[in-house]
This record gives sequence, C-alpha cells and structure tokens, in this order.
Amino acid sequence: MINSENNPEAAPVGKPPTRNEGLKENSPTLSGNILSTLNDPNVDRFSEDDYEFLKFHGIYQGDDRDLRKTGKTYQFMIRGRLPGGIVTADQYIAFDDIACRYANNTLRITTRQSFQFHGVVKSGLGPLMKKINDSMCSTIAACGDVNRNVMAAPTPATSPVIELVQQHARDVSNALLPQSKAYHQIWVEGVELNLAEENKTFVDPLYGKTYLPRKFKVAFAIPPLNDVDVFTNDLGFVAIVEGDQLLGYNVIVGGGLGMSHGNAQTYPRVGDLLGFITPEQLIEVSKGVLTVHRDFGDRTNRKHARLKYVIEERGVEWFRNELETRLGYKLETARPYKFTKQGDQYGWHKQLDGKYFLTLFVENGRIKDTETWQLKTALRKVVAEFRPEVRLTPSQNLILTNVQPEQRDGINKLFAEHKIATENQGSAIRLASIACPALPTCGLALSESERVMPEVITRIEGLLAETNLAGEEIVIRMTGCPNGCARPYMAEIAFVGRAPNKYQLYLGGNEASTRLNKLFKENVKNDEIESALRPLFSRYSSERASGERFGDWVERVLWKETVPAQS
Ligand code: SRM
Ligand code: SF4
Repeated sequence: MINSENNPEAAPVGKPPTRNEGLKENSPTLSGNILSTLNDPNVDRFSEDDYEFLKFHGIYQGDDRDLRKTGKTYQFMIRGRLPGGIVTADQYIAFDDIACRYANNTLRITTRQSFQFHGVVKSGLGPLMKKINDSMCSTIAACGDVNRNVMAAPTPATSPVIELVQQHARDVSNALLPQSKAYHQIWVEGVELNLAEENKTFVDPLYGKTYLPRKFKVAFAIPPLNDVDVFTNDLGFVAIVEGDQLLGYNVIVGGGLGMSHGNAQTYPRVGDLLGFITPEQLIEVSKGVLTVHRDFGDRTNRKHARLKYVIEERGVEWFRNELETRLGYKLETARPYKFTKQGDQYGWHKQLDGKYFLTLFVENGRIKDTETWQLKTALRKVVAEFRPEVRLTPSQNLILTNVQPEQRDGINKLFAEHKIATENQGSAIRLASIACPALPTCGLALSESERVMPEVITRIEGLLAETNLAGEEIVIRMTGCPNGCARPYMAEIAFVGRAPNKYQLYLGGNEASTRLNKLFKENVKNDEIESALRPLFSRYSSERASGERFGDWVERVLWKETVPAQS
C-alpha cells in the first residue's frame, strides 16, 4: 500500500534538491563519519555534513553565543525522545545525574514534553549518550527529517482514557521510528560493524533512502483540554470519548508554525480536520500521512518543505484523496468535539484511581537551582524518596503522578524547605507563559527569550494591576526568532524576536489555542513593551464583555478597527 519510493512529481521542475538530500542519499544509515570524529580526542566538533546526521541522533552542535568575543566555544545540545513526556523515577534520577555530570547542571523541559541537556562538550558526548540509553531512554529521531517526539495529554485527572491514549502515542512513536542500526552501534556499542557497506544498499522500510523533506510532528489531545496545542502539529489526533470508552480519533493534518521574517512563502498554519478513525486504524493512518509528506514535500527548499505547504497548496480535498488511496478506504466523517482550554492544572489534584498528582510550574522549563529557589535539588530529593512517576507537559511544566495520599505532606515539606510552593505558584499570567531557550544556546536566536521572559512577565503583572486587571490570565509566549518553538502564534500576546532587543508583537490567540494571532506592531523594544500594551489593556479593561478574555477582545474589537501589520 505504502511504497517507499520518493515521488518525482513532488520536486518543482528545474530546481535541484537541497544539500541535505544528497547527504541522506549517500549515507542512508545516517552514520556519516560520526564515530571516527567522536573517537578523535584532538577535535572539538564534527564536520558540517556530520552535523546534519547528528540531528537524527538527537544532537545539536553549536556554541555558547555569550563567549563568541573570544572565538567559538563548541558545545552540544542533546534532546531526549520521551513519547507523551513520561519518565520513571529512576529515569528522572539518571537524567538529573547526567545534567550535573556532563551538561550545565540544568534540565530543560521542552515544549514537546522532552528533556534537553545544554552545554555538553565533545568529550562528554559519548558517555552522556550511553547513560541515556542505559536508563532505557533514547534520543533517536528527537531531531532530523523524521517523526519527532510524539506529544500526548499528560494530566492524569482529565479522562478515564488517558493511559490508553498515552499508549497509542507510544505505539505511533515506535511505528514511525527509523530502522537504521547506526544509532545503536555508535552510541551504545561504540563500534561500527558494517555501516560503510550498508550505506550502499540500506533503504529504510518507511522513510526510504532520503527520509522526509523536513521534520514531522504528531500529537494526541483529549478534549476539552488542548494542552498539546494539537492544531500546530503535522498530524493531530483528537480523542473521541463516550463515557469511559475511547471510540477513536478525529484526525487533523497540516499544522505548523515556523516562518521567516519577510518571506511570504513561509507562514504559521493551523491544521485541517480530516475525518474520524478507529484506534485500529491509527498506525496505518499515521504512516499514510507521513508518506504523503515524504513523497510530495518540497525537497528543493527546506524553508518550504513542511507538510503544511503541501496541504495549503494542493488543497485538503487533494490530500484526503491521496491518503484514502494509500489506505484503500475512506475516512469516516469527523465526530463532534470541543476544546475549551490549553495549559496545565497546577497544584495537587486527585487522580481517578484515588491517588494524587502534583503539577509544578517550571518557569520556561528550566529545572535549576538559584540562591532563592532550589527546584533541581528539591525535585531530585522528592523523586528519590517518594518515587512518583514524572510527566513533562507541553507548557514546559512537570507533573508528579501516582502519589499516595499519605505522601503528600512529606512532599510539600521537602519542597517548602527548598522554597518551592506547591499551591499558589505564581500569577495567572506567569503560570500561562512559555518562552524558548534562544540565547546563548540557540544558533538561530535573533533576540533574548528565556532569559528575559521572567522579568517581562513581572512588568506585565504591574501593568495589569495598573489597568484594573490584576490576576487576569492572558496567555503570553516569547521566542527569540520566528521559528515558533514556544508556539507564539497561538498566544493571546506573543513577542517574536526580530533583532537584538526587538520583538514583533502578535495579538489575538484564544484560550483553547485553536486560532492564530496576528501581527500588531513591529520592532517593539523590550523597554517599550509597557507603552505598547498599556493603551490596549486600558481599553480591554473598560470595554470587555463579561468574562471576555484579552485575545477574544482583540479579535472582536481591535481587528475590526486596525488592519494587522504584514509579517
Ligand atoms: Fe524548535 C529549531 C528549540 C519546539 C519550530 N528549535 C530549533 C533549534 C533546534 C535551533 C536549531 O535548529 O539550531 C532550537 C534549539 C534551541 C536550544 O538552544 O535548545 C529549538 N524547539 C526548541 C524547543 C527546545 C523549544 C522549547 O522552548 O522547549 C522545543 C523542543 C521540542 C522537542 O522536544 O522536540 C522546540 N520548534 C518547536 C516547536 C513547537 C512544537 O513542536 O510544538 C516548533 C513550532 C512547530 C513547528 O514545528 O512548526 C518549532 N524549531 C522550529 C523551527 C521551524 C521549523 C519550520 O517548519 O520552519 C526550527 C528551525 C529549523 O528547523 O530549521 C527549530
Ligand atoms: Fe531558537 Fe528561534 Fe526556536 Fe527560539 S524560536 S529556540 S530562538 S529557533
């Protein structure tokens, strides 16, 4: 049904494939020369070609941009593959050890429910990768032109079907894994057996020789909570539940957020609702959608290579037809569903099985110790002593699950000793905010994000108080460039890095994260944020309908009288 030949129809006539396509073609096991460079103590980095293969292994090569004045200090970022964001207590402890020993002593929860290690030097890379694999976790396909970490609703109290949905996320993750043995040979066994030979003949059964034109992302949501931002994924599954039965999933295709400033060929897009499938159809539908991307994505331009452009340009009906032809059956009509909210449920809550879970706010996902706040130490102690399961959320927070009722006091006490509150963890806007890492680790950052966001939120808290809006929840997101890693285009207010200290100000996303926002003002300097927002907050405060959120007021009032700027 699904063949692995890439479709020549897909390439725009006359344009050559990108450099990455040639690299994959020549080393389809994705081995490159990684192992020989890894074993060479005299070099501090990999070649540019091998860097492209490293990504498929979950590794990014970059440098600390704070140190550039004295030349480049090479370092690595390693991203885990943790479908649904779940780790055991032992795995959490192993990750905490790795962060102390080989990285910059922080763990970074990502917006796709994984962990990243930052600041790893080359000599630490091999041991770190081995330790991750020893802990029964992996980093394979956490990056690269393949299916990325599959997201799934993490909050235990939301639905009786949550564990089944999590299992389905793991099933899809496994079914879409690349099959090359290179990852295992390089990072686990430390010897390449016959990869050079295999590169002449290897063809991945699903991905073919050249994998996908670009990354591919899958998420599972359980209404009414859209905590995974399902519409921003290449492929989204929305659980349809009756009583405590999972009937199946509505399928959403063609979401994605990355864009480049000033390039109209690139844009954020929310996915289209395609139809309904049963749980038994999940794997073949996932493979079907992925292979349409494989065969029709633009391999001549990596900025235009995501599935969203195939669907936008060829049309949803064309896509449905192509998918149904591959499947050999028609999708059922989508079933009714409604999202009302995104984000996490903070503090202590009872699970459906009578145990408890605790959701902790982790500002911008960074688990670290500071002089006033020892989150990393506290978490390590709590996990070691009480052994909860740990779940990472798409809003960069952390949930401790399966806590026995009698353990709650001990956990509260340990966190309090390290100045971590388990209830009333912050203002509503702070708890609803996320920011990408940006400087100094991200090579693509145009401005600060994670490092300035806490202070920006403090100033916006002040502004809300000044305009009689204290305590109001507004979803605010920041990124250091337009790639969209903190999903800014879904936020009620977003700051998207344009240049050092300058941001594009986007307004008008909604609470359920189903609507794209629009550009309101360009090149807003960090210290101009209050003056840009003050008049809007004042009007919103006096003009809002009862219970109306800021993003909805923007949509109802502001966009009727102001034409959004061109991005
Ligand atoms: Fe991302 C690239 C960080 C989620 C869109 N992203 C990057 C890189 C690897 C920079 C690079 O290529 O050199 C960033 C590493 C920064 C660092 O120092 O750690 C980076 N992206 C992140 C994370 C860590 C942000 C965070 O705050 O948690 C997220 C890791 C998720 C994970 O565990 O897999 C992360 N990135 C996203 C998302 C949100 C999502 O997937 O839900 C998006 C928008 C959705 C989408 O894909 O359309 C996103 N990242 C991008 C893009 C733009 C892709 C595009 O289609 O144009 C890039 C640039 C690229 O790929 O060339 C990028
Ligand atoms: Fe880097 Fe841009 Fe992603 Fe932020 S949004 S992590 S600056 S690529």
